[in-house]
Amino acid sequence: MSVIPAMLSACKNSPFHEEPDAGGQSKGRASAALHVAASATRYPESESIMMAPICLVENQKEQLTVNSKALQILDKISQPVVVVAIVGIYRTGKSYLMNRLAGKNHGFPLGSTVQSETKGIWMWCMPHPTKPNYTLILLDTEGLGDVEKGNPKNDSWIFALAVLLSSCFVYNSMSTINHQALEQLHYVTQLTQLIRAKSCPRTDEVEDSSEFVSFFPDFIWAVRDFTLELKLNGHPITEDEYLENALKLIPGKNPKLQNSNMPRECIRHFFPKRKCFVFDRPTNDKQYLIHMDKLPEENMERLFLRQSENFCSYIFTHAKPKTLREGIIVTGNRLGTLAVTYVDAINSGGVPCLENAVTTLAQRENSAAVQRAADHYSQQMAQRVRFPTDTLQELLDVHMACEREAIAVFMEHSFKDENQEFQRKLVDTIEKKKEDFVLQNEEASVKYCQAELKRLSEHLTESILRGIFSVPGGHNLYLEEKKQVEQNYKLVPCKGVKADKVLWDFLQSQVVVEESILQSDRALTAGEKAIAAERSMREAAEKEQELLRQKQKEQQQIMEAQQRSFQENIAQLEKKMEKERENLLREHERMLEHKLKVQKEMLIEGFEKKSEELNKEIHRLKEVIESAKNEEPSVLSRILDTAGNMMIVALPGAAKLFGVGMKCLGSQV
Ligand SMILES: Nc1nc2c(ncn2[C@@H]2O[C@H](COP(=O)(O)OP(=O)(O)OP(=O)(O)O)[C@@H](O)[C@H]2O)c(=O)[nH]1
Ligand SMILES: [Mg+2]
Repeated sequence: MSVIPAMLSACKNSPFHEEPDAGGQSKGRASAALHVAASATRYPESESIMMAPICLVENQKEQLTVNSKALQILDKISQPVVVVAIVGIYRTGKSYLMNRLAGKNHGFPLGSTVQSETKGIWMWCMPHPTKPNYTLILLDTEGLGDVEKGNPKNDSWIFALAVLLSSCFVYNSMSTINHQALEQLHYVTQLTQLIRAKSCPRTDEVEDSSEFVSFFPDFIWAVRDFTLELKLNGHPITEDEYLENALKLIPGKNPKLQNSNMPRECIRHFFPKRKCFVFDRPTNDKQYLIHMDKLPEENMERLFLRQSENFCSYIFTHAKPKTLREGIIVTGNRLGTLAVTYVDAINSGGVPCLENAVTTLAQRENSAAVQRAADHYSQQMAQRVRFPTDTLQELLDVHMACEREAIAVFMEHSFKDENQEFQRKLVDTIEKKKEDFVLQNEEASVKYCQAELKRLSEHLTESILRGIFSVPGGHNLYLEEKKQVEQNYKLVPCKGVKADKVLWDFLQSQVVVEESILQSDRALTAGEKAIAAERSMREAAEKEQELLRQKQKEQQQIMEAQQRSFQENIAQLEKKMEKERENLLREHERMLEHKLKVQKEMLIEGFEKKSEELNKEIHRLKEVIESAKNEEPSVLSRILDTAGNMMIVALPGAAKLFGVGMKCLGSQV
């Protein structure tokens, strides 16, 4: 079933249905509310944000700037985004087509005169009509080739930015895909000078642009006012076949042909996924044609309506979410950062570079990922721990569970964490937080135990003050009462980790009193007193030993917890690195597949030399893939070992002493 009828049926309830547009006009065209229809409650994020488009990249006096208001809007969008950009010669109905995608008659302003209308890059964010939890972002761009413009370089930047920011790139042109249309698309041939994949391109001669295919958007050619029959050599062909046929290289030395071959080649090299849509003239009424925004749907050509429905439906279903290399997902706020990074690069006379943009994103987001993970740890600990815990191990078990989750949160939200710089920060932060929890746990135990002991020893203290034990046989009486206090104390539940220490302190505080009671007890001989004193000292020494053993046990437990924390960090890091490696491998395999396809096609089309030219790239890709596949496990373990060393350095205090042991554990993971 087409997505459009399904959405139409739901559109009545859409809050967008009768909303005023940018120009203040209120319209509710039947097919208008397509994208918002089913989403009123599901996508509050972008829905509440944009009733009309806003300028994202301003282009004034040929100076590009990113609009801070647009950035604020993007900043609030944490959903992944599907970004559709439209680019093409000025005055060719681009803004109108974007409005159709938005399901509106008005939005991106249309111009009816010969002067170009849209300036810079405009943006409209809305809930994705068919992908829950995704935001659809439409980018309408300034028309290319306006003779009134002074500097054509500006057009090239708009073109390059649209490629860099979108996941679906619509090239819009009029009437047919002929030489002229292809010559007009010369911007695509400049991309190699305007975009860099790597910050330091390789020194071998394989061009940086060979990597474009791994992060470029899908390509759609929209042919407007198309009045021809889709037939080739007497046989009907599809729109896609029409495009592919038009992209075939034309043999011959004629410079004009050669010129139009260049964009053909570039499109085939850079955009593996291509699609074509032809559109009839929307109406034959010239007056309406000039003011398409005022043309009622019922007066439009049926064929045009069907074609634009197909186009919208294809985009809603197939336009992919925006990703950077190695599967890094672009959210609204990341798109804002990308726009700023690219425009900054252009303004500083440089070239927008994907790798640099990813680094900028990573710097910004990895520290947020540390914060998010640390917050998760604190929240979960606060929720799950009741102070004081019975044993230290009990606290450490909860700590380990919370830490595992926190590391997972970090892994999910971080990327390109070079040298585990941010993971180490997390290790350090959690370690400090854990120490704090251990301390809190001890304090709670001390407080509770002291209160309980005070309560239980009240009678004993009073008896001492009242001289009850200053009688013959008083020492025995005192010992019995003290023993009773100890026994009662033992029965108190949930005393926590400091139970014995608090009792020990109490007993120590009794030593002087006990000694004086013993010495003043006239019922005892000097020998008996000496025996009693010795017994008391022996008992105290035993208790002290016991306390020491307990402390050592706790230290051992803390160390084991650190070892496990270290193992957990390494294990999750290894999993992530393995996944990243697989992503990279898949990306390279896709690149290779595409290059081989282009090479084969060139050969079939009789362009042997061009086919051979691809050998170098293909060879390099094969090498990269082979070496990634055959990568020894030792390489990963070496990386993990280095990461392990770094993390040990990040661990505070005692853990460092056990670093060597922990490192060995790391290599066992
Ligand atoms: N012939 C024809 N005219 C159209 C079509 N769509 C829109 N128009 C008209 O073409 C004129 C320009 O439309 P826009 O959508 O503003 O074109 P644009 O490509 O965005 O123009 P710039 O922003 O100046 O580059 C308006 O008068 C529209 O009414 C179409 O499919 N065919
Ligand atoms: Mg426009």
